[in-house]
Amino acid sequence: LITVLAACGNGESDSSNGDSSESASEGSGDAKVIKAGIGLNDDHPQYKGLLKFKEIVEKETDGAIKVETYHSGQLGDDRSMTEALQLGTQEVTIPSTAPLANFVPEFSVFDIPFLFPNEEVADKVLDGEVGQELLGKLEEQNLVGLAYWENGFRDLTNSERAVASVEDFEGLKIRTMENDLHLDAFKALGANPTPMAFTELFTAMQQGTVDGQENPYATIYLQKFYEVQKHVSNTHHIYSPFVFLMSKSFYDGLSEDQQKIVKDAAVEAGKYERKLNREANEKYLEQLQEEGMEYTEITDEARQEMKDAVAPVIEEYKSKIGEETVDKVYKAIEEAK
Ligand code: KDG
Repeated sequence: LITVLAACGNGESDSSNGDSSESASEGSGDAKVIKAGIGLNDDHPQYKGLLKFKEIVEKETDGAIKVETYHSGQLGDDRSMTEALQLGTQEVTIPSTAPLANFVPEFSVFDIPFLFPNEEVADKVLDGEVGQELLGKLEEQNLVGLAYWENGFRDLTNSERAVASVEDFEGLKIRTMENDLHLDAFKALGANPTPMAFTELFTAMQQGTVDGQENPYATIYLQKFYEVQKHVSNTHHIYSPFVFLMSKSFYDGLSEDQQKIVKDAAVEAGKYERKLNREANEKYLEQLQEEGMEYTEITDEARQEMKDAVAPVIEEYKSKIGEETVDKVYKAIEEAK
């Protein structure tokens, strides 16, 4: 059995895995343990950022808090890990805001297609007043939002055809994140969308259950989606933030000093993650083409047609998200530009 488990490879984490003898020898036998899980793999900047968080927290708390890291959905998908945080059976996860909208509907404001013009504006809005206000809403859900990290601008891939315009979406079976606004936006573009957890996506593309998906280049490359996808277009239709989430019951059990350490570490590691992620998104489009994917550039005119196609969906969702939140975000974007 041991051989079988070892052969599964991916089942390991880079953690100290609660090595209690180590903590005992440091005189902190009752070290608090943060189990942190993400859906992306250990090559992704998100995981590198998580390792940075671990390094800072363990150093700053002198080992009184240990961080165990799990990647590739080893602990579950965005939704199930968020639920585990609510129950207090897991301490940290870093989901995209899209599935988080199932817990706090206002987060869907970031699912409005073509909302942010660039990463710099996104940073200002997310790290500014309205972004922080939204993190505050997580408390009612027994969650603490410590910082925004970056997933990035999402681009479309598929195995059927080059997508250059709205017409090309017709009938494409596209996997979306589990979020109603995403689903309705892809329907408005003429696609045939299916919501699905990220952990099931690769197999779904491999088996042809879906024709395509949308994610930033970093994910498309590092998760090897090019092995099962032929076409990529720079649709850049949505900017996905990540939220660094902590279980509220765990956070409340920390001393004030420790709360400050984990909060600052999440922010600091997030800056590092954003930097790595931007570098990754910049370089991987070329490498995707080297791996054999065909790239289609979306013209300004075609992108405008896409914006027009989803405009009624945005109108419909304004009240569902909450007019006040939507207005505040639009205003913050204008100010940040
Ligand atoms: O670790 C984060 C992932 O689980 C997920 O949020 C990635 O963008 C993503 C997707 O498409 O589900």
